[in-house]
Amino acid sequence: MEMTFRWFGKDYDTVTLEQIRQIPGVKGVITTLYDTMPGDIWSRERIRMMKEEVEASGLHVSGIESVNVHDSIKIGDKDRDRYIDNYIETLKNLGEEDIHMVCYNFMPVFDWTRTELARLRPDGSTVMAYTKEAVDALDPEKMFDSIAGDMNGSVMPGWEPERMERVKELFEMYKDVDDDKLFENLKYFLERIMPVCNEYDIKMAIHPDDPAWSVFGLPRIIINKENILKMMSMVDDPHNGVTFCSGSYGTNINNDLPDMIRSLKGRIHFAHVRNLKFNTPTDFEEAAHLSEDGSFDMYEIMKALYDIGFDGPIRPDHGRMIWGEKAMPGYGLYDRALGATYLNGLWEAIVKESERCK
Ligand SMILES: [Mn+2]
Repeated sequence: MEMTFRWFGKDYDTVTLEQIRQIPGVKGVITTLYDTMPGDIWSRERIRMMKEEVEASGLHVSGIESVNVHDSIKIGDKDRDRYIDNYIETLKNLGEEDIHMVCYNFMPVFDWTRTELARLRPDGSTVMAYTKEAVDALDPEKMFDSIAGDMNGSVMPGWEPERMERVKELFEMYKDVDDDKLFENLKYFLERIMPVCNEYDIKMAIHPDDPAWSVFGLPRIIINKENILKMMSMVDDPHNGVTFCSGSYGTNINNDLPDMIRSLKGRIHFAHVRNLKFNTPTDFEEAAHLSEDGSFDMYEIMKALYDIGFDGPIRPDHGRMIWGEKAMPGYGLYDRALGATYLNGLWEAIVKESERCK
């Protein structure tokens, strides 16, 4: 595996490339062109400039998170082929610039959902949290308002103001899309992009839906082992793979994370590894990465990744806000750096122990 760190670009991130470079063991960043809209073609020039900026700081681009998929493609409306053509062009340009891993998601309307962006924990840190009852009682438009007030001045991926303005319209557009239809539209998209992925060896890594169940009556499909294996066999090409995100699949306590990892051997192209602490089965908060701070056994997750021969980029995921830092919720420097170091420590121990036992 290669330890990496997500970076939103210098105009959007409070964390600098110089800071990332000083985190032990981190040599790659996962980045994006944050000012592009879903459906835009990413030009080779912009991609090259992004790469050069990262490389000038002594790091390299390990992959893209994300190239977002236009709603027309998810809905399967009359404009989808045009937007898929644009997507293919972007993939080709990334391939020409020697970038070979692309994370994306297929979630309708909301990229991810939390009910609190700064829940106070007993140690004074704050974390993002989710209470199912609060979402069930809430109007989706109000969700946008409550999230918008608490972003520390940042624009969060999936919660861009342009989308908030269109939320009613988006719900209307998805009204005839159920789980089966969404699966079909995903299959159509993947079948069209696989040739360019094969030509340029681009590994597509779908991010799971977060939380891993339906919110506001919208369809959600990338939520459990059964569905993800269905997706893998539906387009049975090694370039059709997944981002294994422990914090997203883990929102459903019935998902056995190490077992899911083992079932996806050869198809995990990117990993987000973080911990959650469940207070009840429907109320969770994002914990420190350390096993004892949350509900997951992080050793077992890393061991499963090791056992399947995972060799892609991995990154710490949402961190707590600690030490007075002001940053995009989940994306401060300090707690994610602690997370990277902890995951590297687990990995070193697993590798050495395994070699000793040979
Ligand atoms: Mn994730």
